[in-house]
Amino acid sequence: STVSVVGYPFSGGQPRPGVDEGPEALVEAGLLDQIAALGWVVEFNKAAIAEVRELAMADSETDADVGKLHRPRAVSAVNQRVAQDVSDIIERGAMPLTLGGDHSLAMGTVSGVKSQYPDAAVIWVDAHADINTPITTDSGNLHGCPLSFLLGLEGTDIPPFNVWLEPCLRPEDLVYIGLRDIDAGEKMILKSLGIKVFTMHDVDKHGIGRVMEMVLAHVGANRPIHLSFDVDALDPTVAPSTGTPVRGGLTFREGHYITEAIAETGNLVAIDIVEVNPTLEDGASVQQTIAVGCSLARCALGETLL
Ligand code: DIR
Ligand code: MN
Ligand code: MN
Ligand code: MN
Repeated sequence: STVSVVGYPFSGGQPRPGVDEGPEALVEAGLLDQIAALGWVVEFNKAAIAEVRELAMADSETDADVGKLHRPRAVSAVNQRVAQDVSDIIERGAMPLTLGGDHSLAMGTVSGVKSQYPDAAVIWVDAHADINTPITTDSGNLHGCPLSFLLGLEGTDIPPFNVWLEPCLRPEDLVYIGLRDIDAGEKMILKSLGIKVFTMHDVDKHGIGRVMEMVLAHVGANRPIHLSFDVDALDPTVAPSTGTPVRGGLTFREGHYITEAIAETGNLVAIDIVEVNPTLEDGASVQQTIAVGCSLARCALGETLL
């Protein structure tokens, strides 16, 4: 079977430059060959890198805030493209592996997956809940908001997003792992919608093995799974080069165990690896973070399973 790797060099969902260099860094580290060595046919859409840079630039002069939201036009334009790419890849029978770029890209990846698999579940691995609405957001950074748009929460039915983005996710489709930095408004949303959350406290309490049993029980058997992995879910000692590190995160093995347990289901249909920023921290930290991004992708694609 085929993995279609698409890199989106996009940083407009958050303020720190450099996360747009993530995709090329992962590819230059040998990710494509590593995946091919596992027996997958690997496609790589190299043109997407330059095209998305241009798309993100197009609005940069005139991309005034909409309410509190920063760079709404760039985020919308890039994600409209991402949604189409991901949908097309699945339609041709391949598995999309999206390399970010910041986590606002999941507006596009989840939209694309849901257009092909309306019943897909999303497993969101992150330090953060990324479910702020245009009303609740303090930062105005759209990488903290993709899930509210996908769920169609209050305040998200706004241009330019509503031209293409349909609410496509139900609260019961979503499960989180690794949360430890949740805004007050986000806590209210998570509680009122009854969304399944496994925080770091739950990982400590039950262990990652039991947590993954509960995650997969919530998802249910034979449902397509989209894994959206923000590397800041990992402890900063494991993945230091990321824009919003939060201490007390997943160990190297806990992070990889999550990908392995999902790979083992045979139901994985799409993977995002986001928020690798190769311009933050020292050279050794950058190499370590890129290497962990590659190994998470490989483990999701079966590397460590017998
Ligand atoms: C915060 C941080 N909740 C926000 N979010 C981050 O800006 O909405 N997401 N860092 O990855
Ligand atoms: Mn995130
Ligand atoms: Mn995060
Ligand atoms: Mn701001």
